[in-house]
Amino acid sequence: MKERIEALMAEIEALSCKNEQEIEEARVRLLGKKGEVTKLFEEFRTVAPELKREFGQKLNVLKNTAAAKIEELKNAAEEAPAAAQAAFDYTMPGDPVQLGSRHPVSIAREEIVGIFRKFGYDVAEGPEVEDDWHVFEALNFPPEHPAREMQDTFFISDSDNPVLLRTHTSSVQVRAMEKMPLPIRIVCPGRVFRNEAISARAHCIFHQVEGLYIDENVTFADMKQAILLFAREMFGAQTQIRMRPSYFPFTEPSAEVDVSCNICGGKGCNICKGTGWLEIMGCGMVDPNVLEASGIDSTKYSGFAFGMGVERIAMLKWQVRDLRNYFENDLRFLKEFETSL
Ligand code: 2U9
Repeated sequence: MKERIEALMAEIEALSCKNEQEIEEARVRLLGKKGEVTKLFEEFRTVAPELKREFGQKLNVLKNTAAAKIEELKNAAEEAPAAAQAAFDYTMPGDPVQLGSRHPVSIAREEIVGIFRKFGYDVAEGPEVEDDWHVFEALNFPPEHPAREMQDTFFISDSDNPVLLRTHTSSVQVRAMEKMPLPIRIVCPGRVFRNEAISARAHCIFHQVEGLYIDENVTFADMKQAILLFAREMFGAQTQIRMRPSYFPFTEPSAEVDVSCNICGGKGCNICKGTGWLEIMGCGMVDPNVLEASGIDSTKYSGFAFGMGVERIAMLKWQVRDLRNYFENDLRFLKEFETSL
């Protein structure tokens, strides 16, 4: 036992470690539950009584030396980073940092919003987590109305007054109607959520820009002109629009808006599937029920509203065929938009 104590003492005195991990390994090897020093203490029980005093002292010195050495190594390791920093050569060239770029959905959203701002619209935003009133009830979707099934909703709570993720940014316009003075002229960009299967043409999260204009004597003709001017700013001065009758609970009458295909100039190609037209948005005159629900006198005021999907507008503008590209953040895709910064 004497030789083993002496050999271990020599080993401890010569101990050197490069980092904190090595120090911890040395501590476990010497002083851990199954460590060398601990083992010697166990063997000490079998030592003859007349030798116990001598070996007991030696073992205590060994244990204290090991603990002190580990402490000394730890203190040295803590000071090491400062020493390493002092040796760092700041004149070395740095690693190149890749510059990011605007996401195509952001570019499209900013362009859409920018056009309407130029027309005098304000920008309004609101919460993504909403209640039933602002997403459905105030927009003329009564309970059990089949129109609610048009939009599969993510519910967060299941109570009588459920909390849900907004399926459209129309809830922002409802909040504006409740608190803003008239006339109102706003665009509402934002993220919306629908419980839909993900495919090349649909995603459960996407972005909308919706617009609302309420004043006295606002007509369908005003809406048509605003949308035509928007389409020409967005897709080029030669762009034509057409409107097809449609249905939304919150507008009456309602329409779908198509623009002449900017690829073939309306002649028919594979982008417009030979029709010469591309659907860009929906619109309509705000239903009197919707005005009244937010406390606006529908005999005095009228208004128009429109809504578009930003991903869809960006797909049409840049001929992106698969919506999923927008969400995967593949640099080969994103880099194509770098010049649009
Ligand atoms: C209020 C009153 C009326 C907003 C409107 C549309 C027509 C529409 C869709 C286009 C593609 C949504 O992203 S999409 O799936 N939107 O067709 N949205 S009118 O009407 C409103 C909004 C708020 C108070």
